[in-house]
Amino acid sequence: MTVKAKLLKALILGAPASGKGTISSRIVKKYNIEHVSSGDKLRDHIEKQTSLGKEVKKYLNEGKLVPDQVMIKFMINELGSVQGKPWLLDGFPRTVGQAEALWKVQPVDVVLNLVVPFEVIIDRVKNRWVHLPSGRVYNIDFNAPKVAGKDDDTGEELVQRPDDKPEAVQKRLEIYDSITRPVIEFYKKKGILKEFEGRTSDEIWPKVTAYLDPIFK
Ligand code: G5P
Ligand code: MG
Repeated sequence: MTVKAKLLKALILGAPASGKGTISSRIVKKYNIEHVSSGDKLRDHIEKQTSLGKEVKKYLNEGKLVPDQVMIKFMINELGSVQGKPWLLDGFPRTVGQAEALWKVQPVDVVLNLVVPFEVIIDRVKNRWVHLPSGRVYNIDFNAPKVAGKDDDTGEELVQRPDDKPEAVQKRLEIYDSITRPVIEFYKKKGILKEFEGRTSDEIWPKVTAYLDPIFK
């Protein structure tokens, strides 16, 4: 493995439910790197009812973004705990302010952007089930759990996300279009953005490995 791969700092971008979690879990398994998902971490705080969890719950449930000053401090602190390891960041940054703040402390090496049509996304979220403690994600149509309603590894309960209700999904897609799209431009200008288009994660995955294999060989 090259020195760059050993300390690779990568981002995965994409609209809500475009498959960031799904593709990330495959990347993490194949290349043995750390997955840092802002959404999973926030949901964990909400579940544990920490003070941060109480502060952010309303934003997540309504499909709105948590304010930058909260997110930047939280995620930069979280990245401190994966220092010295290669990592893949999922869900952060989502505003240009967050991208600029991250760039100052941790300039990233590669940015993967998943491009999936909105009509495909709206269809998917209806059937999404998650295991909150691990962030493992299932879909009744695509990767159903072995036992309905139970996590494959732990047998614990799966839940549906409050922000997967149709009105919250609509809000998330609107916010993505107006606020998060400019983040793509930010990384395009840095010359480190790579786009992967497809209607399914199985269609996107071979394109991702074709891109990452040379980096990790
Ligand atoms: P999150 O958690 O970052 P989103 O909205 O960006 O949430 P999400 O919903 O987690 O992204 P994803 O990870 O891109 O989606 O997609 P996924 O979970 O892998 O796949 C979606 C579903 O489709 C799953 O059921 C999966 O099994 C299925 N699937 C995947 N591929 C296929 C396929 O090929 N076919 C089919 N049929 N199904 C498939 O952020 C949540 C909230 O946290 C806050 C915000 O409130 C945000 O709304 N937040 C932040 N706020 C401010 N700044 C930040 N940086 C923030 N980060 C989080
Ligand atoms: Mg996700």
